[in-house]
Amino acid sequence: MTELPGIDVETVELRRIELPLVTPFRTSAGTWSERDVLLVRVLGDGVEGWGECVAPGDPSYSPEYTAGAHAVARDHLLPRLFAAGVRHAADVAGALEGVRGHAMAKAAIEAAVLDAELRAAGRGLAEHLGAARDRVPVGVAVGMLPLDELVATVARHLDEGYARVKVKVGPGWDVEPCRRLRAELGDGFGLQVDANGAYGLGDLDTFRALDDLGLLLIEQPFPEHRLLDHAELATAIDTPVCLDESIVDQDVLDDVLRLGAADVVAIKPGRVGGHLAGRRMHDRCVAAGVPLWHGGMLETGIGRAANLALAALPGFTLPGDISAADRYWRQDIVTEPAVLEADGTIRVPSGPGTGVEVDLAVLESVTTSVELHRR
Ligand code: NPG
Repeated sequence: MTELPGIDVETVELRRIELPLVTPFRTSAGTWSERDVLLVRVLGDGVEGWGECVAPGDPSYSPEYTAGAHAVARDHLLPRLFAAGVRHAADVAGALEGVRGHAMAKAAIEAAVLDAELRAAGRGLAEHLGAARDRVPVGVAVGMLPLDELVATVARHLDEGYARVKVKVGPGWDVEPCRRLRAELGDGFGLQVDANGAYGLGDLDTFRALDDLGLLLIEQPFPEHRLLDHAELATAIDTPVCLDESIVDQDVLDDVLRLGAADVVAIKPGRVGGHLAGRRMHDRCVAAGVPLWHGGMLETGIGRAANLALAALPGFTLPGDISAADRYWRQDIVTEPAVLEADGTIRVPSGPGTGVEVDLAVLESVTTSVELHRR
């Protein structure tokens, strides 16, 4: 990554929007019917940049949630950003490190500064991060649904051209839905499951039964702090074990790699504090020979564009949870929402910054609050 000239951060807007999902999304951690999203807009030197905070509306999935992220950004993060006189996205994490945790709120601020800084320099995010391609293979995540509806939904997504499907599982809802999918739709498609930490080592029989179904991987079988249990599971079953929620920063990633607690790693920039940290962790996994894929948190077009840029790095060899906008939204808030190509890929936006433009008319129509903070 080359150095950028930087920008004078004059104003930061914190904006909340409420966007209804096309269909409710049910996981073992909760059900979402709409996204209450915090957006960060940085203005300075005649340009603006946008960042999206991925924190969900309630704290059932992660300790961070939208209203909490909003409060910490307003009361603790922005005052530190202004006091430090930050001009570069690369300096945001350091300026905010006096606040513990709150990776998702910090990541959104960094993303907005990075977008603005890149736009000021006329440079694209994908190229800046070291992207190796201009399209990325993508998958789709399907929430828990009644069996017939699950099979029909997965069949529809395969017809649409998605490169793989991920289904949510939890105790009592695991082997049967996967067997049914294989029985009705065959074993010619990539299928992976996501447990969102709902199991324990006592559930080995369930994982052994899943071993027969040719899954690409099982994501986050145990709670996030159970690294040793994941290492034990990884040696006990054939299905690759993937860690997602556990991978919160570089130190934990190092421990995971040393312990052999994951065969595959999922990166979500929001969870690890930003796309710049995500890029460093990508490099670390590549050096360790561990494959990656890019997670998703039901992002709007703003967050999705930035995710596509990171997912274009060479270590992201498995399809990511970065589906087309119409999988989530009736109307996205960017002028050119992500579309699925016939070959199961999505084009990485080119152009300065994230490469997408916010549709201000749509944005206004879904905005629930706006605050301006000046240096
Ligand atoms: O396509 O963006 C997507 C959704 C992928 O399943 C997905 N995300 O547990 O990883 C997850 C889950 C999630 C969504 C988590 C929203 C938190 C919020």
